[in-house]
Amino acid sequence: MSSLEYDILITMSKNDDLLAAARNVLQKNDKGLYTMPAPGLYPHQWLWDSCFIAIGLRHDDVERAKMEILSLLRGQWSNGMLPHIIFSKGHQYRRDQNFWYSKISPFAPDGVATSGITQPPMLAEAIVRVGEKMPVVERRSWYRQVWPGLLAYHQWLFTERDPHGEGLTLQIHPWETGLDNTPPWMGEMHDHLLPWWIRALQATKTDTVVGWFRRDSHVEPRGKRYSTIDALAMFDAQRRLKRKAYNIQHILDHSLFAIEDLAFNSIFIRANQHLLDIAKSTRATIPPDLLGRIHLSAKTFDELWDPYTESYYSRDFITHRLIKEPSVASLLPLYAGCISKERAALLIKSLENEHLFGPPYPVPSTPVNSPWFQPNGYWQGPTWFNTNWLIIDGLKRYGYKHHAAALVDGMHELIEQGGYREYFNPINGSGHGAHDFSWTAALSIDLLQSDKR
Ligand code: 2M8
Repeated sequence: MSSLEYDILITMSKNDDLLAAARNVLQKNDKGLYTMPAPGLYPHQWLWDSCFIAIGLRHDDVERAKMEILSLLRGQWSNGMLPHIIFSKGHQYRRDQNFWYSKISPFAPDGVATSGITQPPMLAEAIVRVGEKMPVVERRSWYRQVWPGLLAYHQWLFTERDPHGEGLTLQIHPWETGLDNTPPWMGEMHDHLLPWWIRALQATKTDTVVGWFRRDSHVEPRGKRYSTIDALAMFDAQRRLKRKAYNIQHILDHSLFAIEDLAFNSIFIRANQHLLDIAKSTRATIPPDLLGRIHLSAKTFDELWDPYTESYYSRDFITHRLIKEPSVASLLPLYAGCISKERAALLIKSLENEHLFGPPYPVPSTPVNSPWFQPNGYWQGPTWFNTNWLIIDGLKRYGYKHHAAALVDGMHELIEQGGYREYFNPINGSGHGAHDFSWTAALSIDLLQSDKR
């Protein structure tokens, strides 16, 4: 056997081991109808987690992948919103359910307890990826089955979250971005939005005492995920939404957060493309006003570009001020797919730069030269599999196959060394956060299986 053949064999058996371990994680986290993100810390169903999980599950069990998506739709509100969490049933989860108390809204479904906000709209992508695994006729009936829910969700995003019909959707809580403590949102929060009582805790340093009671402290040392001040501020913002019964008009009257988030809108642009493709393949009609909105959103997206720093940013919904704080979202316009090749090339330069998004391991959640950067700091530095998966997909569509392959290799290295952790240190590759994290496992399966083609 030549040394090349030997290398290939070793890689194949390594990949088989990684695949077996990833499948094992998904089986362990399988709660029947859906897969929880991780044991202990995340026992419920999360919206974008389940979408990424379905993308992995489709390789081994299409029916189970379909179920992962259909179980998201059981939580859909009658106004079309897909909530970011659907709570597990059971007495032990009462506290979590009551924290949101979705019943307070007339739109919440009966018999299913959910949160009152949404998460990045990955549903259309998951539907299409699962559909890819079916013969055409079956795929069309799958599309028809999920169409009403998908269409209602996009319509809700366009109406409720773009109330002025400007083309971008707004988000009302950092959790809606999925990138919880990402610098652009935390910067806004610290500069303008901290309530007086949290500022008082901060000034008197009593936040340390409050921190002792944090539930996430068994996963990482206290304050390593996010600071107690940030956690309190997020809970406070959530309580304000609940007080307004999740009614968007009331929320926007005195909104704390109203940001047109770059990551969310990049994903939405791509999701709308999938919506159009699904409609085409099933000959479904898209209401003309929605079609107009879809075209407008790709145009308005351009307003998020800042020619001086040559980067895209989130912006304030009211003032339209760009929030010029870079994060991994800066690269997600590649995934959106609506930007010019010239702009894509500029973004890719930052991916090649070791001081920005090109440290030794794949793309960090905050550029390395940012004052916010902490290599183990939750969404303020670590490498996450889902955002890397989105970037890889964008790179491939813009023709940067080698860049995409390098990221895939780096991600394989991370799981070989650290297992299926929630996130990884982009400088030394160490694994952090929850163990047996479902989307890390699912997206590894997807990358390992797609490699074979
Ligand atoms: C994290 O978010 C939740 C709140 O939704 C949390 O901090 O408890 C984020 O990483 C989010 O993107 C993810 O969907 C969720 C579950 O994995 O955890």
